[in-house]
Amino acid sequence: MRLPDRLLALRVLREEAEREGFTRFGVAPAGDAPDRDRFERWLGEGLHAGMRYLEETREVRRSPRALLSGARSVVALAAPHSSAPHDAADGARYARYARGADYHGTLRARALRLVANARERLPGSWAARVCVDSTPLAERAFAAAAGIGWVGKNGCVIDAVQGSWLLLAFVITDLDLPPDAPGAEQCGACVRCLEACPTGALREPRVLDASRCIAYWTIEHRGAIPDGAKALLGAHVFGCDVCQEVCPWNAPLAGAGPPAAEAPPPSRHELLAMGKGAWRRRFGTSAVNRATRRGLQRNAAVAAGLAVDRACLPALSAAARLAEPGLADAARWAVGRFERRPL
Ligand code: B12
Ligand code: SF4
Ligand code: SF4
Repeated sequence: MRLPDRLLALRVLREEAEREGFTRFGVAPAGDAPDRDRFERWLGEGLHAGMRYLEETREVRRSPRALLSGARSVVALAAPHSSAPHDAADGARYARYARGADYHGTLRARALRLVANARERLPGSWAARVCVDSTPLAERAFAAAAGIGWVGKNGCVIDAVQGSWLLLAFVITDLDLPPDAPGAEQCGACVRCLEACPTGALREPRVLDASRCIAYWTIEHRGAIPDGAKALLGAHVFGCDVCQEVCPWNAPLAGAGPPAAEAPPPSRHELLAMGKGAWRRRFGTSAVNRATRRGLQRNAAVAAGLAVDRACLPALSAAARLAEPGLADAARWAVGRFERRPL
């Protein structure tokens, strides 16, 4: 069967993307990942810390054609998330993107609807695959190549109008769509993110050492956090936005994005006391669920220890006796800090 005309296909996909609320749309050719050498160097230096899945999927990540045979175009889509701080009453810090429903589900559903609606308008046999985060696609590199924005020195894709409070979704397709020009770099001489990162994780522009990144320890790492890394966490219990908070491209957006119709997230003490049912109700459909209940309680224990938050002492003493290695280790460590600091 004939493939649809490429300009018509582009127009239809763009219109359907808009209809689904994506605020940025761009197309890159589905050739080799534009950053493959950088990525290989990054892995080679062990900067991925314990994220073994990045090593295991490195071959697939080299090209979208490994994800969809005959792929010719990568459609990059972006949607803003709330830019309002998402902190608990006691100052426990959560990444802003964690507010509301998990973007993996919501953006995926929107991108799948986009494809389904486009199919009705574009007859012919064409293939498409939707990717949101968990597929081994070099998302930031393709977003930049598709002109969505540029890769800032903090590693995030920045759009000159919408800043970096953006989440990305992709449609890989065998449609031959006209590509956009790549996004031009606009960081200039600014180095605010490199200076502001509280742990020195941005070892040079666009090169992140995950073993120093708070987002890595609080979201991705399973089990005990080594003592040397615990001190890096500060008040953060889920993810970290510091290198985006200081970015001048985000300054005009303070508080913008989808409305924040949600109760403040749980404090350290509330997290430590949270049972399975309460966790499911609060975080069952949230991006926070990725860190797991025990993982977030481990982070809360570390944050309580660092803040010497004595309200958490009974919960920490109980957690220290649990057969949950990461949490018990963090709880014992926190209690030890209280003991070294008499009232
Ligand atoms: C693993 C991962 C992490 C890891 C490692 C992050 C990292 N910097 O590598 C951890 C857990 C630390 C993490 C943290 C965060 N993540 Co994350 N993460 C991913 C994931 C799954 C893979 C990223 C990856 O391959 N990293 C390896 C590094 C080496 O590659 P990279 O980040 O893509 O960077 C490459 C490009 O920047 C490229 N590059 C650099 N300069 C240039 C210039 C040009 C011209 C080109 C073409 C390419 C290029 O070279 C780099 C090396 O290959 C992606 C989704 C995906 N499938 O890609 C989401 C993703 C990158 N994460 C995302 C988010 C939101 C975050 C956080 C902001 C969450 C938070 N608030 O805590 C932080 C930001 C930390 C930071 N400063 O990077 C978003 C980013 C959206 C955006 N606007 O950029 C993504 C795209 C998920 C999504 N679908 O929206 N993340
Ligand atoms: S997310 Fe936080 S710890 Fe990681 S690089 Fe950015 S500022 Fe540093
Ligand atoms: S803070 Fe400055 S250097 Fe860092 S990403 Fe933003 S503009 Fe670029």
